[in-house]
Amino acid sequence: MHWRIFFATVICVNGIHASGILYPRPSESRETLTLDGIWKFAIANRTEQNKGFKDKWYAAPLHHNVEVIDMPVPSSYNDITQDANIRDHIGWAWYQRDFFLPKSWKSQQVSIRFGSVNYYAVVWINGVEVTNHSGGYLPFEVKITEHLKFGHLNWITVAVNNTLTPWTIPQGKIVYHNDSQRYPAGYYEQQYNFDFFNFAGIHRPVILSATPKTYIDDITINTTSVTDSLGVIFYSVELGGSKIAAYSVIAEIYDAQHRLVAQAKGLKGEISINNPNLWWPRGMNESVGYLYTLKIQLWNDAKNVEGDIYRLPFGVRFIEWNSTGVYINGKSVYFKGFGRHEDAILRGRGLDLVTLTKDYNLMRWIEANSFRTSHYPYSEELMDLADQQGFLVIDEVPAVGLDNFDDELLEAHMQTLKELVQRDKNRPAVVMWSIGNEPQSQKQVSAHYFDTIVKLVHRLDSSRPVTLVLNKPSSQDVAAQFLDVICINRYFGWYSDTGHSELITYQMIKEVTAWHEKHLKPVVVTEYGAGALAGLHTDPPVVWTEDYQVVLMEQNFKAFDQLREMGYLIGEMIWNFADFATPQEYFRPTGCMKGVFTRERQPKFAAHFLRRRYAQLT
Ligand code: BDP
Repeated sequence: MHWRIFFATVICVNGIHASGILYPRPSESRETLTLDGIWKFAIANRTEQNKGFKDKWYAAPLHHNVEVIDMPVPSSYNDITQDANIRDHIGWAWYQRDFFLPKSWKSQQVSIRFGSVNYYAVVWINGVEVTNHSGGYLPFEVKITEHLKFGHLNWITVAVNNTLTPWTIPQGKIVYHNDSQRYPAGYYEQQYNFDFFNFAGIHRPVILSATPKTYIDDITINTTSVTDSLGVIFYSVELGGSKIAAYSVIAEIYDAQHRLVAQAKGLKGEISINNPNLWWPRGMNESVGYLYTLKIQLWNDAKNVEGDIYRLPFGVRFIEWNSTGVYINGKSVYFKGFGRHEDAILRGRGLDLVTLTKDYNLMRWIEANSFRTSHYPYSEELMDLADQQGFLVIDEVPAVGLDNFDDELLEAHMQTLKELVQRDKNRPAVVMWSIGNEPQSQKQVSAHYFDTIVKLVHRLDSSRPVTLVLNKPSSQDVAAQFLDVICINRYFGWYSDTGHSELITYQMIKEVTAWHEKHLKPVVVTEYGAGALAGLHTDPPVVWTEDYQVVLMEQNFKAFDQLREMGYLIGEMIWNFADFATPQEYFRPTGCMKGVFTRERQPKFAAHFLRRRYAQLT
C-alpha cells in the first residue's frame, strides 16, 4: 500500500482562491447563518480507508452506514473522547449535520465558508460534491445556491484527511514498518518534521452566507503615504455575478465614532483622510490600534436602488524597512513578544474564544507588543483582536521544517502564500510575511526555491517585508540573501551546551553579529528558551526547572541589550508563550514545556521575569 491511497479521491484544485475570501459579515444586503454546533462524526477504519467513498457515506445519513458519535465544530477531534484511536487517527474522518434555510435566501446567492479544516477537506451538500481544499490553516469558500433545498432539510457532509506527505505544507510521511519481529503486517505511522501535535478536524467556524446575486467579491486597501495632516489610502474592489455592468461603486470611510470622513466613487482609487488617526502598535503612541471602516456599496443606476454592502475595518499605517530596521509611520520598531501556538485544552487547534481572549489579556499584562503566528496562520477571529489591540504580527505559513525542495512542493507552498496574503492583506497588524520556519536552508537547491517564493510574495504584496525563520549556521545558509529581515531561532544552553548558561550571552552575541555582518540586514531572534516544569525548582539551577528557564532568559537578555545597542537586533520573541501539546516523546513530558505560561495559562516564574523586562523595553 502506498500513502497516496489515503487521499486518492481528492483532486487538489490549485487556484481555487483566485477570487476573494472576505470574512462573512452581515450587512443591510448580507445575512449569515452558522453551522457550528454538534455534528455527527466517524473515523474510517485503519484498514478500509476508502470505505466512506466506496459506500457513498455522503449520500445518506451517516448513521445508516457507520456508528457515529457527537463532535463539536469547531474543534479538533483528537482530545474529545477517551479513545486513543481517535486521538492518534491517521486518514479519513467524516462529519455530517443537517440544516434549514430561511425562505428569504431563495433569491440570494448562498455560499459556504470554512475558516479552516486540517488538512484535506471534501464537502458534499445534499449528496453532491461541491468543493475540496488542501491546506490546513486557511479559509475556503464555495457557492452552493443550486444545490440547496428550500422548505426541506439540507445535509452537509465533510470528509477530512490529516495525512501529511512530502508534498503537503507542512511535510510529513507515512512510514511502513516491515520488521515482522516488532510490527504486525501493514503497520504504519505518520511522521513529521515538527514538534506540535498534528491536531485535525473542522477547526474554525463554518458559515453560510447570503449575498445579492451581483456582489462585492474582494476589497484591497493599502496606505500609500502618511503625514500628521494627511493619510492617503488606495482601495480597489472586485465584483462578482452576472450583472456587474449595471452597478457603480461608492466607497465611504467612517472613523471610529461612525462619522463619515472621506468618500470616493469607482472600482478603485485614492482617498485622502485629513488629520488621520494613525494605526499604532502598543507602546509606540498613546493611540493604539485605531481602526476606520471602509464601506463599499454597490448602486444600480438604472433602477436607482442600492445593491450589496460590505464594511471592512482597516488602519492607516505605513511600513518601511531597510538594512537597519522596520519602521511604522516613520518610527523604528522593536519587537518584544512571543512565538505561540493555537493550542487549547480539549479543543486542540479548534477556535476557542475563551483561550484566545485570555491570551490577549496575558500578552497585554506582560507588556508584549508582538507575536509570530508560529507555525501556521491563526484564526481570523484571533487576527481581528491583533488589529484592534495594536499587536504587531509576523504572519507565517505552515511551511515548517521543509527538507526537500521540488516543484510539487514549491507549487503547494506558493498556493498557501497566495491564500494567506489574500486573507490577511488588509490587516494593519500584519507587518511582515514569514514564508516558513527552520527549513534545511543549507541545501543548495533551497536557494532557487526561496528566491522564487520571496519574489512571489513581493509581487502579491509590495507593502510589507518578507522573512523566513532560520536555524542553520549563517556560514551554511543560502536563503537569507533573499530576505528583507532575518529571523533566527537559537537554543544556546538548551539544545546545545545543555546547562551551560555561562556561554549563552557570548554565543548569542557572536551569532547575531555573524548574520548581520554577512547580510547587513536587521535580525529578530524569533525563538530562544528552555523547558520548565511548573513548580520544579533547584538551586543552583538545572535544566527543566523554573529557575533554569529564568537564568537562560537573563543571559539572553544581556546579549539582546548589547546587540540592540550595536544596531543589529530589532526584536526578541521568547519560545513559547504557553506550554503546548506535542506527539509523545520521552523528552517531552506531555508537551513542549517552554511556555512562560502553563497550558492552563497560569504564570511560571518566567512570566513575572519577562514582564519586568518587557515593561522597560520601548
Ligand atoms: C524549534 C521549533 C519549534 C519547537 C522548538 C522546541 O521551531 O517549533 O517547538 O524548536 O524544540 O526548533 O522547543
